Order: sequence, then structure tokens, then C-alpha cells
Amino acid sequence: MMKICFPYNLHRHTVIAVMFLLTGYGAGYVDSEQSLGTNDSRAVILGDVDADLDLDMVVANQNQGNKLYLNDGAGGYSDSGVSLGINSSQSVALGDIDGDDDLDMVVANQNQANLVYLNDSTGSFSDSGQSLGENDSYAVALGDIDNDGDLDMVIANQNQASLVYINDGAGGFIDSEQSLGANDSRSVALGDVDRDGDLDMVVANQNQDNRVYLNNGSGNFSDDDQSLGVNSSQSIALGGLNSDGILSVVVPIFLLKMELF
Ligand SMILES: [Ca+2]
Ligand SMILES: [Ca+2]
Ligand SMILES: [Ca+2]
Ligand SMILES: [Ca+2]
Repeated sequence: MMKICFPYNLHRHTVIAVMFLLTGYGAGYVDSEQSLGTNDSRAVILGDVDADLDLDMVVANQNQGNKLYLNDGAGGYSDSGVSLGINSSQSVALGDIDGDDDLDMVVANQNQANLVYLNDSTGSFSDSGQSLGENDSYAVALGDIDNDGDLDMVIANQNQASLVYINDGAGGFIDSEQSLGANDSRSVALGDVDRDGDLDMVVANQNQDNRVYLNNGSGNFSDDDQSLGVNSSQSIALGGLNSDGILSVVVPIFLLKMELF
């Protein structure tokens, strides 16, 4: 089963931008001329939620239902009719939270509880009933931060600490009670930046230093005291930009390679 997913932070842009990625080939991108909804969209993620081997799309909307668009196999999207919550949603992540081989969903909501939705394997989502904090949340990321085989969660909050939730193995999240910074955080990403086999965390902060938090291997993070620019950062991503195996940090307004080794 295909369980990959790709997040993009829209931040007040339209999902049309994503369609260039979906339909382009080679070095060029072509507008697919699909126009999906006219919502106040804040984030989008791609993943095969209905297990038919094509990438579907989930869009987080502010004060409107979060939408699922299904792929017809040729890159054409249709509204599934799914509308999840009417919250001040700012970010969404997909991952198999409960270990049943389908992609579940977590949604970060501003000044409302962050919510967890479970997939019935056909792309139909139900609210798990978990309410995780009521913070000014702007971003969410999933990853196995304690290396026990299940997906844990980090949440970045505006002018509040970033929080870490540990999966109990069945899709229930437990607050680790870690409070990381108290910055105007807008985006978070997980990746093994120091190549010691565990997922570390990078956080984009608006008009404050972007920060790096290193994992001790059991899911406990410490500030690495790196200061990556003071800009109006809204989004952050980790990825290998060349073949040296070292993850680089990408922030939309600048590029800074992390030379930790
Ligand atoms: Ca699909
Ligand atoms: Ca699942
Ligand atoms: Ca875990
Ligand atoms: Ca690491």
C-alpha cells in the first residue's frame, strides 16, 4: 500500500499552485487548469488516502471544512464531499497513526484543539475524539521521534512553546510535557540533521531566530543553540539538496546548509 505523503504550506495562496507540481514533467510545469474550491486555504498535503496508488489531496481551510480531493489516477481531482471540522485550521499532516496501513490525518488549529482523524482505509475519516491542546497552533509534523515504530507528533505554536506528543502505539497521543521555545513559530519539520539515527526538529519563527532542536534518541529534544536567520519566516523544510547525505534546511527567503559534520 502506498503511504507516502507530501506537505506544502500554502499560507494564503491557492491550491492551484500545487497543480503545477502534479502535472508538470521534465524541468517545466504546466497549469492543469484545475480550480479546486474557493476557500481560505492555509495548507495542503498529498497522500494516497484511498489506497488506489495515486496521490490524493487534503486542504486545510480556515473557518471552513477541511477538504479531501480524490485523484482519478491521471492527476484530475474531484471533491470527495468530505468536510472535516470548521476550525481555524492552519496545517495538516498525513500518516498511519494507528498502524492499520492507511493514512490518518492530524490538523493544527489556531486557538482551538488540534484534532486527529482516523481513516477507515477507503478515505473516509472519522474524528478520533482526541483534543490536543488549545494553543495558537500553526504547524504540525508527524514522525517516529522515539524510535518505537509509531508516528509521534510535534506542534509549532505562535508565541507559545512548541509541543511534542508521543503515540501510545494505538494512535493515542500523550503530551510529553516538553516545551520548546516560546517563539512566533509558523512551521516545523522533522529530519535526522545530525545523522545519529533519530529525528531532529527545525522550527521557522517569524522575525525571530529559526531554531534547531536535537533528539537524544528517545524523543527528548534540546535546543542546539543554532540561530538560522531572523526573518519573517513562514515555512521550513528539510531535504537532501545534493548527494552528500546531509540534510539541508530550506526557508523560503533564504537557503542555509547545515554543516553539522
Ligand atoms: Ca488515491
Ligand atoms: Ca491508519
Ligand atoms: Ca513513536
Ligand atoms: Ca538526529
